[in-house]
Amino acid sequence: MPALVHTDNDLRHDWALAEVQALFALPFNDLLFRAHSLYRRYFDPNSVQISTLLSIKTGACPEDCAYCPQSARYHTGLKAEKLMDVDEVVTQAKRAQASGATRFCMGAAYRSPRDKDLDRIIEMLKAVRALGMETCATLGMLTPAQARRLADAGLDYYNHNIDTSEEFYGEIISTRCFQDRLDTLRAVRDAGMHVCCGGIIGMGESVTDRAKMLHTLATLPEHPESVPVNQLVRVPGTPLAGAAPVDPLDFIRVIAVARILMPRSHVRLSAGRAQMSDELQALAFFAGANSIFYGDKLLTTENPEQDHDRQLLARLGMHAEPYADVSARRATAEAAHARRRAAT
Ligand code: SAM
Ligand code: DTB
Ligand code: SF4
Repeated sequence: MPALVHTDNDLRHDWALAEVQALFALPFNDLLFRAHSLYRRYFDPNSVQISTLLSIKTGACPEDCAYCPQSARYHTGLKAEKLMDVDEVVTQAKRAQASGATRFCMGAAYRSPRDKDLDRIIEMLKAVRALGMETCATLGMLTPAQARRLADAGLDYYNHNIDTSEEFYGEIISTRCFQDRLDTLRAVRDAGMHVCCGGIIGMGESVTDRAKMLHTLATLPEHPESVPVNQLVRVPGTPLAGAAPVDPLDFIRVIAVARILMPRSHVRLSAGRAQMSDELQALAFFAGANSIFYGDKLLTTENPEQDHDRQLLARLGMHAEPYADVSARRATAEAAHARRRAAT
């Protein structure tokens, strides 16, 4: 392994895979010290960005993602549901906002949305945005024209995960390829939206696969603003139901390496919190995680109860990211979007 390169320039897009692997190989305390020190340079370490998820179209998905309870191919007992009405989505968004969420993330079990579906989804995101919340959607693959429609309607974030390394991808999903994901990410970025992109730990991938996944994210022309690190939720009926549990310390390493590689991004301690102890979550926050999903449900699986999360944050002396940060982020994004539109 080469020695770690020390640089004053924290924000890099030229990471070598060997450097990422060397970070994973560091003694745990050295890695955490480095991640946490860097974290404090860019963020208030006691502030956490809070998003709430809603499944706006559930199940019956034609893709075969081996982790996913929403694939039509697996028998998980999930009831498929059509695209929700706008009013119902707004009701749920208001509830999330009243509980303290500043971003509302709408997820749909599509391979890719039809233009007709986007009409209603655009109504939803406009209505949620009018509440003052940031908006995020995860709808599968997008064409550049669809990405532009969503951006023009004011969608703040698009979530599209690469999930794992390019090499391991084929073991998990056969109905699309890694490059398809990168193409959509490119369309989202070109349209001027913030990118939310991360992956899943615990699918049987090696440490090298984890390093490669983070290397792919950290060497994109712009780092994703939001990097969700999901721990696999092992859903009975999916091919990965019996996957071996992740060593909790190895999970923390992923958070810490993500924090070092992408120091200005929000790293989300994403799915899998319901299966984690409070102490493990505290360690993840120390390692640099500064975003969570809040609310009793993720898309279809359970999340910690809100009261429990409230108490956990209080015990840690942590607080929800203030709306002022949201407004500042949106103002910067809107200015960039206006410049892009003027240039095309
Ligand atoms: N269908 C769209 C897509 O796949 O892009 C959007 C919804 S999909 C459910 C969003 C993400 O949820 C996936 O990319 C995956 O990273 C995550 N996910 C799904 N099932 C999961 C599970 N059982 N455990 C952890 N993360 C999961
Ligand atoms: C992400 O990275 N994780 C979220 C969100 N983006 C869409 C989804 C987690 C889903 C966990 C399984 C479920 O609840 O269905
Ligand atoms: Fe469909 Fe998304 Fe689930 Fe894959 S992860 S099966 S694309 S809903």
